[in-house]
Amino acid sequence: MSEQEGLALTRRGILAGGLLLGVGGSVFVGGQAHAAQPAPVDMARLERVKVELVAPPQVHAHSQRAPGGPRIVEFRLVIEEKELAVDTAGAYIHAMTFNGSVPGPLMVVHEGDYVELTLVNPPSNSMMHNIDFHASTGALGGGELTHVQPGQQVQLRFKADRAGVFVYHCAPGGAMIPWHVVCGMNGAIMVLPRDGLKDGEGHALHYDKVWYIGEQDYYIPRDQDGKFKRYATPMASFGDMSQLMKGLVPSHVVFNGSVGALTGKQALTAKVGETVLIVHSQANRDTRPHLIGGHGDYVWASGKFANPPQRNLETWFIPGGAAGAALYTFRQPGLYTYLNHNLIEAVMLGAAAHVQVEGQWNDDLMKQVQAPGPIS
Ligand SMILES: [Cu+2]
Repeated sequence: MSEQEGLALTRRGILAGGLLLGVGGSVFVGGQAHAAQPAPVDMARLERVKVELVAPPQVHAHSQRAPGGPRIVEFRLVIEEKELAVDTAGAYIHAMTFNGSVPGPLMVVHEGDYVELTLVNPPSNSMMHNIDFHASTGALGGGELTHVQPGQQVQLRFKADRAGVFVYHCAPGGAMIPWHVVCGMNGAIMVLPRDGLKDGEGHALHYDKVWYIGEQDYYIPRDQDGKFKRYATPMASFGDMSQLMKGLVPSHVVFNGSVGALTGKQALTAKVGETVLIVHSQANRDTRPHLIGGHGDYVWASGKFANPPQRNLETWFIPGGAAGAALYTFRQPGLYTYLNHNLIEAVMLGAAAHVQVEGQWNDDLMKQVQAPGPIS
């Protein structure tokens, strides 16, 4: 497909999206005062804080309880279209990314804060993008107000008025929506309750570290010989990939961008006694996280902190288009695997991470009473 055909397709996709989602109609009505609306907040009086985002699985420094009143928290996301190796077997994708990583970085604010995002689409990119925040209210999650062409930037402010972990993703219109999402253009935001996480009975919960895992389904076409196809440009892959996408069978399901991104030498690390919050998002497809050798002590499977967490889960379900959060205190040293417990997706397609935990083994919790040997 030529670039021109690609652009035409992009335009058709956007128009189709317009029909599907009401784009171009009256989804956003600005400037009209309404009797039921509360008095406007004087933004100039709010404290501003600028946050430097970091690549997943790491999360930028933040306090678990709000340090004061509501603030305006400034973030900057730079859209980067780049080719990524998805595995070591020759699968590549022209990924579309927020800040260069799949998933994009986890943003953290507190309930009642204002998120002020600068979204940058550098001239080196080839496509129009935007951002839909599931944490926000109105204008297709901000998607209607954030379309940026290469060479443009846009600023969006929204009030984070409900606590939880929420997906954000690109949604430029029509078939471009699922295509940009399965090419990596998604991430998550965590809106913490102002007084921190609670166990459902009013007791405070605290974490020593937080990891952000973004699960990604990829649909990478193969040639007649079964080899993965590699394309000269992102748009050149669209036709083949969209055919594969319609079959709903991913070529890869991975954590944090590629097969093995969080295993082996890249394993996550913790110590016995440490409490970890694992934020897990999947912008497109259902998943069922499980920690082999451990549990979810407190789990918000659907990710919203106004609901009490479930206790002691073995596996939890996160529907496509949502993020979930699980709190766990490690009790034994050794290797753990954190995976999607559709084991085919985990072992054969890539949806697995390792956690190496240091510390003292507890015989009370587990002991090999007799080593393997002849049957007596
Ligand atoms: Cu996009």
